[in-house]
Amino acid sequence: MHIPTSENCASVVVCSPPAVFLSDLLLFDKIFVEMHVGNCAPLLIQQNVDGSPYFSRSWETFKGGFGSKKCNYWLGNELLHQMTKDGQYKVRFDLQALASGQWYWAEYRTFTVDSEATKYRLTVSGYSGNAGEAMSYHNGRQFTTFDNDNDGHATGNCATLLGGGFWHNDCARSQVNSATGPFDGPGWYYLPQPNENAGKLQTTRAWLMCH
Ligand SMILES: [Ca+2]
Repeated sequence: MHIPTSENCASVVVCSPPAVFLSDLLLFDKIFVEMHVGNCAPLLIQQNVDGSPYFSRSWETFKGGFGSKKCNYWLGNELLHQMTKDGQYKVRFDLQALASGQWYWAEYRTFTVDSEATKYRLTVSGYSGNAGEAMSYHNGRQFTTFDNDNDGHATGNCATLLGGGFWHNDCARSQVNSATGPFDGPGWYYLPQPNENAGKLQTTRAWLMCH
């Protein structure tokens, strides 16, 4: 897959079409310029280009989405739910290591986000890639933000502890939204070692991909 630079984030790869795609987008009155009738292009759902506390946002903000595809970005939990509820998409993380600048990837064949009533519970499984398997730790978890703690940490709020909302457990192996914590920024626990400085990341992207 072509990995766009941050100046070229709208680059896409075309694959087979799912019928639900455009109708769900229109339902939410969102315009994605890379979507075309009859095609399915990978859809950017997350991007972290600077490791800042940009993802330290409220429940309502994560629900609706924020940022820009040319910078830090979150598609939005409600749209993630609407688009993934039928199980038509896989997810791919593209991860640039801070130490080497090398890109790694992790893909999950199953990726669904349940409704807000379940606190946007995540189902993720079926790993392939070379980044290491970090997301199973988050499988089955609900979303947590600094103002809505649904994580597996009995005494703390992982969104506060790590500086970013996510499907935190106790707390995270995938820290693509983090600004603080063990990586002092975004990180991925299982990058190849010892070369990659324990998994610190420079840039992260996640995509919804057609099966
Ligand atoms: Ca907690």
